Amino acid sequence: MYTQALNNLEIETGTDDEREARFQQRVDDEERIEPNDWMPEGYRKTLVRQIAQHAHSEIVGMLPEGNWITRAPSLRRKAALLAKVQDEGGHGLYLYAAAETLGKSREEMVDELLSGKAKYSSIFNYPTLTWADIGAIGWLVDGAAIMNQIPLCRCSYGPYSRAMIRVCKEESFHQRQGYELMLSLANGTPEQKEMAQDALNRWWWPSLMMFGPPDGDSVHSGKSMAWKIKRFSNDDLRQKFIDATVPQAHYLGLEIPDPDLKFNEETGHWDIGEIDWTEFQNVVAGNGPCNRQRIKQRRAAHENGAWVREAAVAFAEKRRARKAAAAEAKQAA
Ligand code: FAQ
Repeated sequence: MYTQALNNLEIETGTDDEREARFQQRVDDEERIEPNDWMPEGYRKTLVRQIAQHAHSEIVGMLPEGNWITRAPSLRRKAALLAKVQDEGGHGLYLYAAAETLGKSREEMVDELLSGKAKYSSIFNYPTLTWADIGAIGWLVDGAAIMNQIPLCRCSYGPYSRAMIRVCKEESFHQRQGYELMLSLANGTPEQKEMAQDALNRWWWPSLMMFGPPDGDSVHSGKSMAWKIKRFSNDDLRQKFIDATVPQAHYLGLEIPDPDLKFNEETGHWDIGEIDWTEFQNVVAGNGPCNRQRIKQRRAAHENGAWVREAAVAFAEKRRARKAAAAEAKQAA
């Protein structure tokens, strides 16, 4: 504690270059950076961008699955899906709170999402056409999210890294419920197995795109890795996901929709065919199958929730006024 305070004190002095060198030393020494610590402006901006995008992804990510809550085939499935979607909402809230510690208000972040200025994960712009899509999302989308987010538990920024610990525990439950759902379908009737295969066909490539552009095109990776925000490159995480997921598909008796998929004896990894990066860029640019629908739904939810926000503010103000009046009366007595 005392050393930490001394470090902070030291970091406040000297030229910007000196402060930056000391900051980098702290990062290299695996110290966590906390909200009141000095940090380079680029570090702050990178974190706000990534954490806000991450928060938006969790909130928009509630929509494709929320679409199936009323149509879940059993009470058990409905309860699990309801809990999962609720968890995603909670993740969004922890993440907005983590970004707020860097000086950006939640209102500003939400406005940027609703105006279309902010990004969120490409994956949530694909439709959920059948019940099997719920299994595929849990298995693949949450699986990819875990692969990406476990290293974020060691992110150099304290509030983000701590939020990720709880998020990852919940994502792990989500992934298991998705895989178990796929297992039931894959071992069910021929129609159910076909439905599971169709969902895998549609979600496989978009899940690989979740990890972001190839390393050569990733503009932020270099800095983010030096600052230990990211611990692995986009391609490295994508490969880890592929290596973990291909055997899971085989266990389900399903086929990965990639004729070029091949185990490479030399590297010990699964090689895949070409990812359609034009599709990725189109989706990120706002032209995926559901981009417009997602933002429209979020705007409507925000507008419909205005009375709740107004009521909460009115209640807080009334309580503050009542407390102030009571304190004044006590003083006068
Ligand atoms: N979609 O230089 P890089 C979840 C953008 S949560 C859209 O490589 P970076 C839970 C990127 O922002 C899923 N845009 O960027 C769940 C940048 O644009 P900018 C979300 C993308 O930041 C499950 C540009 O491309 N997870 O699934 C995407 O170093 C089920 C250049 O890229 C996170 O957000 C994309 N896929 O690496 C919920 C995790 N990829 O900002 C419901 C935290 C890249 O310059 C149901 N985020 N871009 O305009 C990260 O780890 C990173 O931000 C990456 C991208 C890896 C996503």
